[in-house]
Amino acid sequence: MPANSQRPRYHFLPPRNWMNDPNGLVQFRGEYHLFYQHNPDAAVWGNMTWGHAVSPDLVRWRHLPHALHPDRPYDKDGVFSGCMVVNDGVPTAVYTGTQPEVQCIATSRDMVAWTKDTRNPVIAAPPSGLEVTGFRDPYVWKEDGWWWMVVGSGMKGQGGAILLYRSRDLVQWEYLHPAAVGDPKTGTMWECPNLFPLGDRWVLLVSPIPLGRSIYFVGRWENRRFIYELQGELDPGGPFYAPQAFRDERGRRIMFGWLREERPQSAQVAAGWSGVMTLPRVLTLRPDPRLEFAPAPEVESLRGKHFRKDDLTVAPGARGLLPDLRGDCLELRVEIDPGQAETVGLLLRRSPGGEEETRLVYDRRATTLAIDRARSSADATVARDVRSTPFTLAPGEPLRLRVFLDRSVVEVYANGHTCLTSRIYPTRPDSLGLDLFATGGRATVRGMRAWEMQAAQ
Ligand code: DQQ
Repeated sequence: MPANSQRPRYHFLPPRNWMNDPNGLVQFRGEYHLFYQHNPDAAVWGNMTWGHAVSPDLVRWRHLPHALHPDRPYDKDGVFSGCMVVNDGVPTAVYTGTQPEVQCIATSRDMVAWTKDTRNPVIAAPPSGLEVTGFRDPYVWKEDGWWWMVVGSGMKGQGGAILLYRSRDLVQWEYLHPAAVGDPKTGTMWECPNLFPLGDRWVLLVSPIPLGRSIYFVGRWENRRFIYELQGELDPGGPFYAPQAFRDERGRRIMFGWLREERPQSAQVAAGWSGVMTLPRVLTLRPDPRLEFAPAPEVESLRGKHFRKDDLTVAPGARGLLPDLRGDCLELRVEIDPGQAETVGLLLRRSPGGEEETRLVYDRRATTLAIDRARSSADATVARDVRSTPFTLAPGEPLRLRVFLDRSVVEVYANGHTCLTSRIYPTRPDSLGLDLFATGGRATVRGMRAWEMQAAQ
């Protein structure tokens, strides 16, 4: 099977080579800008440079020249992650230069030509007297006439932390205090913090070392400290990491996350690309108050040929329930009443004889939702484990799934509050089938919709 048959067609990725964290997300003069950690020279991490793309609608991206290169003494070992603010009409990137880790700014008039500030680094070292485990990934917002910045960090022996600074001009920064400090359960260093108001609360996103997965906290912002109320997983599927969220001109809080590869580095190099973004996810707050995730409605503009099925009984052992539906670039929308079934779900990317298939499973007894990749690929070198997350349905509540298949990406939204995204690498050209299954009793599909998705790049 050709290597590029794994390459997503409607999730964002650069034309070639390595990509990791989303950076500098902003809507400026109506257009969406996505910067990202990029290695222009190879499909492995290194030479960290800000890649850049622009979009009218969050889904159709046009690639622009690289924005920031590692070409100054203070960032020659990498232009690391950061954010974008618009300061008196001037787009200003705030990023970490390495090594050692320092905070820097760069400005542009047209979003294409970027000038690094002559006063860089604007924060030349972590606060004196603190024993920190890292000092990177600034996140900046404006409030009460001040620019506020949190920098990802950690306190030796305690846990991850965000360090709070403020400034009038984005150049002179005053250190205040740690705005939040975790405990050993949430890692030793918090990468890529995001701190923002949502509904009547504040939300903190962090990507902790060594957890390798991103978590969120909901809480309150009081006296310039984040007061924690609850914690959740942003996407326990495995490849999701280092998300960034921004507020667009319509006031929506939109998040992109990086999806790592789950195949060997040699396969990434051979393919000539590595890493892909999630779809844009709109964040809202539920009353409980957990985060709610929905793909931005703009994604629906990629829908093509439509398929529909209503009121389908799924008996244990039944197969071939969706004979007309095939594909590796699809959106599926399905509402399932689990009835008496113990497990119920979807088979994705299934070969006609079932030699390859990926199972998306709701397990009522275990109260989990899982992506089971045990048979996703005949290639034993790619990840083939099961990724699951606690998942409970209230009495009478149906399982509501939106599944986005995009070649090697399986991105699942379940009942609003759970995202589960995984990577799969089927080897067979005929691993394109779909099916429904139930075990231990009958389930009912109340409604199923599917669309072929058009390429976006
Ligand atoms: N990636 C960047 C860092 C950040 C990490 C370097 C998270 O700024 O902490 O590529 O993936």
